[in-house]
Amino acid sequence: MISAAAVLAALLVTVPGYKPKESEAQQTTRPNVIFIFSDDHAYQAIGAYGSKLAKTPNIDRIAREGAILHNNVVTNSICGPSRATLLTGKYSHLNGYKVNERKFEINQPVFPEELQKNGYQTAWIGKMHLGALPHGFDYLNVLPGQGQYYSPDFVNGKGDTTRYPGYVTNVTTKLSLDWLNGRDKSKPFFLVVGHKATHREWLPDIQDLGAYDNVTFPLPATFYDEYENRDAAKNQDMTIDKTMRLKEDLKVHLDYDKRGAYNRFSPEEKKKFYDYYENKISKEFDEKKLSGKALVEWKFQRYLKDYLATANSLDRNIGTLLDYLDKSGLAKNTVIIYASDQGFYLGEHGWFDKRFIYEESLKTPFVIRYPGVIKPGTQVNQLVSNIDWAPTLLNLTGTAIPKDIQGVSFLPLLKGQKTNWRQEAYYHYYEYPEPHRVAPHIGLRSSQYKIVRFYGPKDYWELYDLKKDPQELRNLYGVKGYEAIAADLKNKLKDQIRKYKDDEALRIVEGGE
Ligand code: SGN
Ligand code: CA
Repeated sequence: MISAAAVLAALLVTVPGYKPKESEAQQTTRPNVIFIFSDDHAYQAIGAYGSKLAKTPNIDRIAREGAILHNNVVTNSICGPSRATLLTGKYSHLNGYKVNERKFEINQPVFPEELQKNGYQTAWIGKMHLGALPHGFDYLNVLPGQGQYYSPDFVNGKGDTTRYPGYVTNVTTKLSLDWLNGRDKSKPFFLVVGHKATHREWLPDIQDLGAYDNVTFPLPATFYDEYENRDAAKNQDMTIDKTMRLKEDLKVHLDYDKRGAYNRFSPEEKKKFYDYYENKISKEFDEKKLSGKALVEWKFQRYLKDYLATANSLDRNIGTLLDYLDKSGLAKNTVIIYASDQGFYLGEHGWFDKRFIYEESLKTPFVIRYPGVIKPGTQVNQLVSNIDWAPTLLNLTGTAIPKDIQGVSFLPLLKGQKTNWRQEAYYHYYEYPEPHRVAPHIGLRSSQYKIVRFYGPKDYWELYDLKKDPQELRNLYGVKGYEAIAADLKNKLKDQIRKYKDDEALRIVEGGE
């Protein structure tokens, strides 16, 4: 029987700023939460999101038994900034983490601290990529920086480094299971399982080498995009054709003695790797003597084969965690989430990497299972943002949501309830020029349109009608007949900028109109 007090407490905790007294909090049901957070895993590479070729049975299972978000956008499509937004529920300009490879400002509020106050044990294991160890975690064991695929080092909360033999995705899962087994079982827990996969340079686990060799991937319709009327897209340095490296990325005639990723194999791992990439793939490459379109299409095929083979281990390890939850009896009262830090291009527009506001990098996968609360097969189409992740996690654990968090809990959407939801999502990307020469930009996505203002090295507007042109090839800004739509979207963009307090963006958008 749920008491009336518990129902009242559960209702009250959704009120921003409301803080339950410990006695009330105790009375609410407090599920455990496991947040599996991967790196650069594109929704186009997931069965549940429609991929016919990628094998992701375990991610698909979470979606089937819970909810799938079809329009989960990020605020700034890059690793560190996305992770800083997860922890703070705020845009980059407020949490200070605008570009990659900087240090997270640890003296700012992060939502796991709220969980701790509400009696949760908290842990982050695996890839974190914040340049500093944030507060709010009882246990940390994370990869330094980008981490390594083989024989990865892990740094614990005290700063001690340990090197583990084997493949990073398996090691991360093993360390997570060890933590789960050893945790204080009298408390609910929040655990982030951070995966390095599927980050560049896409090194698969030994058992997955060649997993997709019998598949020929169709070229995306936009593969040979020439970026007409899109100067920023023309200016980038992230094409499979010119930027992707045969050696380091596609492993053709690798230098196995070079320090870094490729000198960390055990002798057996090295032999298997060498047999596959040197004796098979590099040999095939030499024999084919490719050039022009044949060469770029060969690179595309090899890219997708390595990328999806790397994701095989990610999905299998998610399966290991799901099995553990089933066997330990934890499944019933544990929320399990799978998400990536941003989307990724799998050959669309001829690209790999992310950064641009265009769909494949803007939208990130997010699936969630919460037995008894989220109905199996729930589809969420509203524009959810990664600023909403922190408040949602607080909400579903019965923890008060601090007032300064910019996102909103989407628990009502997960429950299929009618609610007044955002109509537009605001975006701001900063990093330039390294490493992929994507000009900074500010933008707004609505259900039908997208407006973008590039600034810095490129200074102009773009406008897309996503209904008529879902591939975003026709820039309609300045095109006759679209003046009113552009003006309306600009106003909405300014409203959002004011709402989210991005003063720098307001100056840029108001200048040079
Ligand atoms: C590295 C990669 C880039 C990638 C960034 C950011 N180069 O610099 O291709 O865009 O990380 O990625 S690599 O040769 O070192 O792989 S992110 O996931 O951290 O945002
Ligand atoms: Ca990333």
